[in-house]
Amino acid sequence: MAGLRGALIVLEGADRAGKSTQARRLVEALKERGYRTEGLRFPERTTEIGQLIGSYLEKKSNLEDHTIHLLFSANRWEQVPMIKEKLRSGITLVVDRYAFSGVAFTSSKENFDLHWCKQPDVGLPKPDLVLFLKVSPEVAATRGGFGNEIYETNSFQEKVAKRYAQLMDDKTVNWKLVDASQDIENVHQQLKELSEKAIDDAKDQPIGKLWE
Ligand code: NYM
Ligand code: MG
Repeated sequence: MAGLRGALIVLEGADRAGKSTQARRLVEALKERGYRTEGLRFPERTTEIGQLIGSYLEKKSNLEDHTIHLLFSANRWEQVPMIKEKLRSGITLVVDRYAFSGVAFTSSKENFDLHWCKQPDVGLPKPDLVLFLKVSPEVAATRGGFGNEIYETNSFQEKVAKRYAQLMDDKTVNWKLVDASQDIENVHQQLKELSEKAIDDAKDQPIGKLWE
């Protein structure tokens, strides 16, 4: 309907939780149900900032830890005008990772606290729904090994999982925890139901600001 906005739906979780697969399927399913829907991902590696990030993740360049954190955030901010425009035109966005990844990963490094890590992303468009895909380390291990990117080690991912748990204590964010150890189809059905509800709840609400 004209004048109604789309919802901002984010998928989060540790590596190998199935986020990218589920995000793709969710976009297709929502489209089939008649919702105008598009997918986004962060980092968005195609922009100039995104290329710096890609090269860091692939260990082709080293960047100072605060610097790479700020670049991840800048990579989100550079998409904000487009995100707002799409939401306002009624398009629902399904986003594979967002600011929560930024905070969970950097704050898992030595000498970074959650508070500092959140600041650059304060004020971003607030997700109407954050779907957290939770997998046990055992199930994740059956899904094939990590790639060769930085952060892709068991010890680092364990720290990341603890940081996500801390972020999920924040009740100002609409977190929904989904057991992603179930088969793909079950997970998909749950994500679809939660998303349709979020779209319905968000459509006549203003776009919020994250962590403000
Ligand atoms: N990552 C992702 C961060 O460290 N900070 C961020 O802000 C974002 C969005 O990048 N290991 C990390 C998490 C992942 C890596 O993501 C690349 P993907 O979804 O594997 O391409
Ligand atoms: Mg990855």
